[in-house]
Amino acid sequence: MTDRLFATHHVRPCRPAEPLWLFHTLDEGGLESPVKTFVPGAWETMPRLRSYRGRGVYRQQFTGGGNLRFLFGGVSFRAKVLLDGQELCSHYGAYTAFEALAENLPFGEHTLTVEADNRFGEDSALHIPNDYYSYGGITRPVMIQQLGDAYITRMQVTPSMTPEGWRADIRVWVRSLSDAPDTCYLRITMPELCEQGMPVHLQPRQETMAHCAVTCPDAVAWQPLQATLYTIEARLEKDGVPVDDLIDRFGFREVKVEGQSILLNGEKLLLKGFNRHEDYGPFGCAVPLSAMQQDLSLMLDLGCNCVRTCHYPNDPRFLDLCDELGLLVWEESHARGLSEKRMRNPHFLEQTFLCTREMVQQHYNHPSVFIWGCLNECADDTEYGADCYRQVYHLLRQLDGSRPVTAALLERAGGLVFGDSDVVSVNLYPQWYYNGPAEGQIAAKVEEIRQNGGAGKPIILSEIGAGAIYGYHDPLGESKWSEERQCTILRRQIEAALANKDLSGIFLWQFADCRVTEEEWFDKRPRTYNNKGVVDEYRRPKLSYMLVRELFRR
Ligand code: ADA
Repeated sequence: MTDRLFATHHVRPCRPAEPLWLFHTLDEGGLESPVKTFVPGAWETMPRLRSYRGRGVYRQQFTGGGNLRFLFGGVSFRAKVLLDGQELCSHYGAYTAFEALAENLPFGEHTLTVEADNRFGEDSALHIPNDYYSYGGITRPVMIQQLGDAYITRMQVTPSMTPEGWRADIRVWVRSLSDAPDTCYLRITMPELCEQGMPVHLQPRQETMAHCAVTCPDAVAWQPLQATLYTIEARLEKDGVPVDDLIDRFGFREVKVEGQSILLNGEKLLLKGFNRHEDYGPFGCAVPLSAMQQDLSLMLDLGCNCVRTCHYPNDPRFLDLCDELGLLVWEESHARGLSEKRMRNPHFLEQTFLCTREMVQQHYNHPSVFIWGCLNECADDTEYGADCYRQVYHLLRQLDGSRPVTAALLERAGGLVFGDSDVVSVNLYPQWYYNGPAEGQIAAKVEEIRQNGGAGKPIILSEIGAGAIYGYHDPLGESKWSEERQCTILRRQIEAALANKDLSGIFLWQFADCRVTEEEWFDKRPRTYNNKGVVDEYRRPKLSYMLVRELFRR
């Protein structure tokens, strides 16, 4: 299972890890004896482990040697990687990739072991019992790469429009694995557009950044629902011989905030989309590529132009698909509903910064990502919480000056950070959690935002929605949880939101029903699912599917 939808290397030898791993558990409620299991996968797909919270150990043998890089797309949610019993690295957080490096390995047979751990605890500030499920296992693809004495760690392409046409600012980071200084040549090729090159002076065991800028007057812009993608290849050469490379895709498009508008290539956006959890009934969070694709086909059929990756960074293959289809993405770093007490967890800032940094660095080149989000519904109404928001906004802007930043804030009075983001976003559930007409509640919220620092900024309704249990009908449409009642509420909410000229758009909560944790949530959510999807966890449409389709396509 490769980790992207295109080849990321022609020079660097690279292959997916074998899909079958030997697996056993370490904690109570686990398996009695080891089994073979398929990776990527969440262990909850094994009937015996449906609700297992503990450690799981994956093991496989491979033949190789030299400098090896094991690239893990995502391990949920703590990982420890060992090679022949020696620890190579550890990582926290299910939703971002990380590498484990083994240097100068003697050629032969070796054992790779990964311990995944999805137990909640004080050392975990972001994965907590929540309104979605923190699964366990190696849940995204694993790649094994052969490295030489230096390798390209990452590349960032920043497009911008200039009077001469599109320009691309290109940054490439090269890491030396050698104890001696060296000079290599870096060749950058964008087929059909340009080729550039420069020497790179490498310091022993350090990372060096190379930079260049090119103007591409013939480039075609990436537009919503009309995507044009370009390939960029960075190749490292030594004495004219290619020794490493990194290939990525990007698009020429520019996002700007002007007054109350969000502009993409100068055109004002009106966002119509869904919040989507990475969760699909039988597969948990390890959603297969074909199922991701089906979700996106449904969203396009529904008339969406955007999706929000609530509440964490998504599998890059999902972003690759969005890049291809021209679907705009609000991607956010991991956090949902953290009180001030939880934000005071001594690991909170460090874990938030790590996830935020990894998200931006790993997903920077996706043209579909038009905005960065963070800290969904955390404590924005206390001084301490507001300071955390400001720190994360600051980090996002440091890492990427080319996209606006925002956060989906909880519907409550007293928000202190409306003035700190580029776009103000708020979650509202009129007629579901609160009575009263949707128009009035939306207008009152817009006014409150304006009065409290958000005047003159674009505003997004980042969540709006109502629940229904698939197949539960009430012909009179009165009972909550019936498909009819969900339709009644959604119609009022969507019509009110789309009629409000102060809004830049809406993300409905939510696309598909998702599993929630049993700890702390089973009594709040029928079936231990968040049932506000317009399709259920198997993607069976509820009545609301056709309603949203009609309203979004109007
Ligand atoms: C929130 C939250 C979501 C979900 C939703 C709901 O606003 O951001 O994760 O919990 O409400 O269903 O109530």
